[in-house]
Amino acid sequence: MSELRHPLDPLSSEEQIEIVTHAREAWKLGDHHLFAMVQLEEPSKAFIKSFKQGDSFQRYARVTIWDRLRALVSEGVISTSGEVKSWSEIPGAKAPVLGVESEIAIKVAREDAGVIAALVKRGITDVSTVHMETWPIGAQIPAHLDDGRRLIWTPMWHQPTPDANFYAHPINGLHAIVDIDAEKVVAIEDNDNIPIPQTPGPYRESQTGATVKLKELMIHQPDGASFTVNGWKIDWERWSFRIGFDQREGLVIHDVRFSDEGKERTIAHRLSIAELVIPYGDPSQGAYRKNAFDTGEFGLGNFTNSLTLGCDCLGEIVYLDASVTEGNGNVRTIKNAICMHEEDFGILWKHIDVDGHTEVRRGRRFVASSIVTVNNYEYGYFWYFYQDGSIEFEAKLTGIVLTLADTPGKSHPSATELEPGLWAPYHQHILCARMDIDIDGSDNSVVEVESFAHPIGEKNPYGGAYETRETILKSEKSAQRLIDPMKSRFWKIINPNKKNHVGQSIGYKLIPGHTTYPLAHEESVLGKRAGFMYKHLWVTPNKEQERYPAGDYPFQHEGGAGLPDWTSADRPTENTDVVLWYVFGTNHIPRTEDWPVMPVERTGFHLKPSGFFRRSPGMDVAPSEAVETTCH
Ligand SMILES: [Cu+2]
Repeated sequence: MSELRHPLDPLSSEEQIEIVTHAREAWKLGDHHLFAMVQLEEPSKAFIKSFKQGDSFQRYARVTIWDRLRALVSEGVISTSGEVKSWSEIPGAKAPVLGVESEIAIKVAREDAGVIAALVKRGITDVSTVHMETWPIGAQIPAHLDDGRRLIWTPMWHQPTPDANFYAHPINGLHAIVDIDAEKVVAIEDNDNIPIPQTPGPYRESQTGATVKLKELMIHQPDGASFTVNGWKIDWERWSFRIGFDQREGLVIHDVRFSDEGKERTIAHRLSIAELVIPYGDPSQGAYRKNAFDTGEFGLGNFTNSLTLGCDCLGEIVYLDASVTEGNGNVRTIKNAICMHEEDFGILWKHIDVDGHTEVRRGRRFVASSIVTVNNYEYGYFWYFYQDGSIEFEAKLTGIVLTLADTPGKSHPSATELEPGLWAPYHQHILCARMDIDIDGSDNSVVEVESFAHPIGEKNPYGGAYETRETILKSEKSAQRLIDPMKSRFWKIINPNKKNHVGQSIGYKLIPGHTTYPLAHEESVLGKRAGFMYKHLWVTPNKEQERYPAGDYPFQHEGGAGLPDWTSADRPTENTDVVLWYVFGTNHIPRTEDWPVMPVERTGFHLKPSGFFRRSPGMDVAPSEAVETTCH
């Protein structure tokens, strides 16, 4: 092991190749066994805490195998040298859709006589001009196919020319249902004869002209970037943390620390987005099943973009590559998967004294980001670190809205008409962050803070007084909470064992940003499958095996797994190692201006120090050089 190697480093391509080879040998895998997921089996927190750079260590992977013949998921943990730690079958579980399976499903759907005939009926004689996507069917399965088999559902669009935006031309009401393991179309849903909308949706430069130009803007750092990258460890300003990458979750942040007046203090052990689900709110045939769990049913990391300097990222950039194992065991490396850079972020603070003396500091932030493309949508995951000790997560949503066809001008209450006959169904994007926060140590509590006013009277003589009320969320059930802007509600993760200079528990506050609440009924099929959506905050005692809020295997799962299941035990969550699950997102009522490619929409949250530092860490930031003088 190289000196720089760390137990939390993502599995390299070389390691994944070793894992695949050893797994095949150890578990006697044949061609009918697909590698559904190869993830770093992260060492325990205790191991990480005692680890010193240079210590030798074994590297383990958690390998999920889909046996196509037995329709069975198995999970094993194996080292890069072939030592098997565990191997077990998970009856009833189904693996996420794999790329190789999507290819099979599209091939058989394209060759199916029933599909071809249905396309001819719509005037399409060349099946190669049809774009098909492979969507998980969810748990809304036609009764005659609901026998546990593994199914993919294929929405279709027409692409009249090779560079046309096919989302402008949905083939409405036609879907093939493919039994992936049997490699055949087992049903065709052909229940609409709405004409294919014909207005194109051009967005390529060659099609739009894209003539609006501004003068060049250069981000110039003549002395280089202010951060150092050592393997996967980043040091920037007073922050240090590690970048991680997971095939299921994509970008991960580990071991976040801040150097407070020379003393390194821990803030978080692991931060990730553990699920992303998109409930569609249109009952029409083409939309009601589109409730993909992009993390759990697809493996979000698989879809990570290779980023381009000057386009995706601007300035002094450092990129990290990531590798994923595909279903057939091939290891694919994604160049420039993670982008890291600094951004100017306006003023950090400013004050002009009565004597005219001015102090102002420009703020800068460090950004670690990656972008995925899952079918029509792009999701950017951006983690920001600020000079005032705060952290922000922002999801950037862009790409193309899903489309369906309906009669031009018709009342279609759950969709927006973008062009005559082209409709974009209402939907939500719901994300769930899994945050193993460690405020100066692992034993933490979570406190809800609300602002309130006493009635006008003795405690509130002028009517303008208000106070805050703090409630410790002592157990899992009491810790299932919703946002409440009317009460300025937020949550504070405190270390009840460490007091600050004024005797208060040190902490960080979780501040909700723009968000939404699910519209799907809780007892609906999707509501049960994504039960985690119905609370904005969940707190659980930290268990390494509790990783995904909708359970380990949401594909065709009928629901109830994950957070709703674990928390039914109502385990204590006070002064212990806790995990916060923060659910947030956006309710997307498409606009005509979201077409043909949607400008970035944002949703996220902040983690801000609250009683953690004695004073603002921003005070120590030096003034920047002004164009003509120093900035003060
Ligand atoms: Cu959307």
